[in-house]
Amino acid sequence: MPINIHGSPLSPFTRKVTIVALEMELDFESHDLNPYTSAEKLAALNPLKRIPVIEHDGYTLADSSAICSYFQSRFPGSLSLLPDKPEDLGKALWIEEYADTALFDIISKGVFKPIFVNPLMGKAQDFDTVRDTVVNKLPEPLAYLNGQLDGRTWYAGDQISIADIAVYAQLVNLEHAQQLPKPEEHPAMMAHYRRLQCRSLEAGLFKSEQAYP
Ligand SMILES: N[C@@H](CCC(=O)N[C@@H](CS)C(=O)NCC(=O)O)C(=O)O
Repeated sequence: MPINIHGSPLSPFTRKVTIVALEMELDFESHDLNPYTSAEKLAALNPLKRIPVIEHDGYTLADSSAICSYFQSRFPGSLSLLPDKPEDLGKALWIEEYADTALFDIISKGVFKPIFVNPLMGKAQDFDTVRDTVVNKLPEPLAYLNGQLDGRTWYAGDQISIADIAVYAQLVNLEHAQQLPKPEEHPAMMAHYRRLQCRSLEAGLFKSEQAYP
């Protein structure tokens, strides 16, 4: 029985869940559900009216972090994205939370909505807000994430974890909006971003997002 993932390709939380499903080699199908144009359908699946939501075997679950935990617990033989060592596990969950809140809030309000959501709502794109965000608001969280790598390949432990996927999933929207920082501005973080993007599953997903109308 495949997992049905309801979401939208340009939603960072849908992307996070989809990458986790791909990395874990889970059997899943993606279903387009735009929160801005399908609010009623979404409300029936999630009282918070947010994507992603999954349906699996008669079970419905919202929230990307809850969904990723469900995948890890439900499919124990698949790739583990939660480090074993307690300190690494704590760090992975902290970086995931930081990406899902601090990074999401700034990129969503200051870059994604002004460029991609405004036209859906009949409003003009707002490049002044984008410029202000990129110059004044984004550098602080990006510098923090750059420092958190501290010479390591992955944010937590010695293999890819939920932390790496959560950060990458947010930054991709900066690339779609052509607002990624230059590699020399946050070198460790940008090298980490490209490392994730070069993985074949992530590269394929990115290409499919670029083709999204
Ligand atoms: N904590 C939630 C956040 C989900 C979320 O904010 N999704 C956005 C799309 S990326 C959404 O549905 N927004 C609809 C709205 O703001 O009305 C998660 O991790 O899944």
